[in-house]
Amino acid sequence: MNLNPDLIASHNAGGQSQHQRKLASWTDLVEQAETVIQKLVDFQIAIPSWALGTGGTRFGRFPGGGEPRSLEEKIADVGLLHALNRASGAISLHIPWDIPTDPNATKQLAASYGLAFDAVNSNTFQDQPGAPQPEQGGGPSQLSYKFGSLQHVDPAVRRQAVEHNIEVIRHGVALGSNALTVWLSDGSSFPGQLNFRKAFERTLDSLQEIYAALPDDWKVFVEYKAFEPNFYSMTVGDWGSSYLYATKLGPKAYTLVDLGHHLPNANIEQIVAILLNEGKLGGFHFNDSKYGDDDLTAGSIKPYQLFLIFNELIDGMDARQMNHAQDLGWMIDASHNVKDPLEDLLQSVEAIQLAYAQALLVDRVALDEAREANDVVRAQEILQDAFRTDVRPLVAEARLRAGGALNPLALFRELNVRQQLIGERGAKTVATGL
Ligand code: RM4
Ligand code: MN
Ligand code: MN
Repeated sequence: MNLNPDLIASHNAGGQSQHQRKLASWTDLVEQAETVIQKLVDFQIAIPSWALGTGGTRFGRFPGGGEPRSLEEKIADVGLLHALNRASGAISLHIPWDIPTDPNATKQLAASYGLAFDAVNSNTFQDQPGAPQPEQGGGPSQLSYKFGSLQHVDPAVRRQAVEHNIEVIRHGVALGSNALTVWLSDGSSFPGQLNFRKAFERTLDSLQEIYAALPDDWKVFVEYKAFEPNFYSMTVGDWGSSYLYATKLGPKAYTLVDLGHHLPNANIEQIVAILLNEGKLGGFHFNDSKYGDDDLTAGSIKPYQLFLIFNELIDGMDARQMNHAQDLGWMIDASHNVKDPLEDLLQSVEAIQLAYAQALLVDRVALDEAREANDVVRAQEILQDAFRTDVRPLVAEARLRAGGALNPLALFRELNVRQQLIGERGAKTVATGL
């Protein structure tokens, strides 16, 4: 579904005077406000192709209707989000859930919505019925990932998993992507099941083969996760092991931080600071969680944590003279069990923008002085002063200037987008993905 720009314009006209009133409090701070607005305009967050439909839990799935039935419809959904917020200018694909059959056409379609392709994701956590086997030149796959993929005891399974990743790189190249994200479910569920050393070495060998297939200007992101689907050990279980793999692989390999992939109460902002300082932070999967890999809306449970992460990101990126918008992969990885996926994604993008904007307001000179003077109270005040600032008018202003809607979520509802999608696609469609 294409959004008529006139509808955005009339929505914006309706909210203009109220918006100007809210923005007025920033007029004394024009310089600071302008810097934040411009950075927000530049900052784009990639939408995961696997999260445009209703997710589910082990117990049930309650579809909402109008889900995208094809890659083209997924791109259209992300195009719609981007038209509304002008901050979702990229899509991250998961292969084989989304195999582009005609990459040029797919690329053109995405470009028509102003979308680029962010990191491509491989999938060796499920067996693919009918996936061709490299040695046999086609036919149903006999090789299973039940006991792992890149770590598997059987070299033929490892080969299949390596080939799959190389295939994903090929798809990514055809679409103009420049990064591969590898998330492995490999691990063990019971003590004794696995030789940890061998699992590590085999995984490293396999990753080295994948790394060798990366084009010059590509990166590989090694994503870690503490538990699930394996519950005793995960072969890439924490940032330390991801960092080890990334370091041993070479300069094109980086660690990817998914906010839901830590043990409870982990200090993610500290992890981020250290990885950035080592030049090994590659990117993010944003989501939020209360307990585990809950894949909830970014900022819905721990907004202060999200702010603290951005505070470290800005500090570390500025210290390394990195470009905030370009030099790390910014992606959402969420699942929507009770919300409309598109509404949920609009909320996530806004929460990320708010945290970023608040962190841009931190008085870094004063913070540094407070730290050097061991003034704990002042340091806390400085951070919380920024966190408690209402930056919603700045985020809205950035959207306006970029051609988006003042209030994307309100417009989405005013236009009955979901009803229209159900009309176009039907009430019982199922999107591939989570
Ligand atoms: C995993 C992980 C990966 C994602 C899959 C679908 O838990 O977060 O990034 O690709 O789920
Ligand atoms: Mn993830
Ligand atoms: Mn996850």
